Amino acid sequence: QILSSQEGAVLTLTLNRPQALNAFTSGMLSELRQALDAAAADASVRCVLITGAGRAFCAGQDLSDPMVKPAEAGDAEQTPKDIGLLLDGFYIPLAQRLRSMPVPVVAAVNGVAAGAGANFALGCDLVLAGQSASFIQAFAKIGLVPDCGGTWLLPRLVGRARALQLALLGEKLPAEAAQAMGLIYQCLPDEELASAAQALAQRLSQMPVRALAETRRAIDAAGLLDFDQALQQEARLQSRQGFSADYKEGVQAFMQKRAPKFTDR
Ligand code: LHQ
Repeated sequence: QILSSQEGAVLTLTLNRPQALNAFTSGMLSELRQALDAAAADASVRCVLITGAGRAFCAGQDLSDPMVKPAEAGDAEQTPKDIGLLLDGFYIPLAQRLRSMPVPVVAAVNGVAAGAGANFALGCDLVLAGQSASFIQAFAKIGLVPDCGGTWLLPRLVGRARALQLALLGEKLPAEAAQAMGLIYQCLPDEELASAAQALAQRLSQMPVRALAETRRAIDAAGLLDFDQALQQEARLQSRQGFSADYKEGVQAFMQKRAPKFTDR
């Protein structure tokens, strides 16, 4: 249910259940996490690109999965406990894995991204989307709350007012509007999406990826720090990066007026 292919140092993972708009099953969620674990451990991977097969990116949780069957009168009090198990066992580790990847992660949103599918895409570092793609915080429509990090991500991406607009109304937000709102990096003509995403991922893979991953971590962590603490965090990280092979190479390449060849990961 997850296709994997590598071009140079860019690993592409394709969500591949097109008949169900790539809706997440537990099997697919664990395959996806395993693929990200493997990418994180593989020194030949310097950027991950995630996209969907067919006309959708991902329709979120597969609502026909028995694990998410709504409780009925007479069910034991703790049902539907399976939703909790699904979050604890699958969605939370996946969102954490994505957020802590040692390399940059690009999403190429090729069609609708709904519910957990939208928030999984928005959890990637740079989000590109085709003009016909859209983002739907579908949770409210079925009596749920945003998950897969949505409550944390949305207000940080677009501010509280827009986060509430998206999460409470659950309306379909076209990719162009998502870009205008600052929810995603870039909306592109559909026919350019795949090649633009590949080019962006290739470009990132040639950058000092450890510094990029540390940058993501520092920006995320700084949300909880005051200004002085953020300065201290920067100084700590900068001192460490100052000892890196990539810093040495970057400065040497600049002085020698040549292209750098970064290797840290
Ligand atoms: C689907 C789905 C789907 C199964 C389309 N499941 N089959 C929730 C619960 C528990 C724990 C953890 O977390 C979560 C988080 C969540 O993600 S909640 C949100 C779940 N997702 C949704 O509520 C979205 C439901 N889907 C839709 O609203 C529409 O399908 C969208 C807007 C995504 C696309 O609309 P259309 O382009 O009009 O396509 P369609 O509705 O005709 O769907 C095509 C097929 O895909 C269809 O099957 P069929 O056999 O009739 O061709 C759908 O049933 C199936 N499908 N989403 N989530």
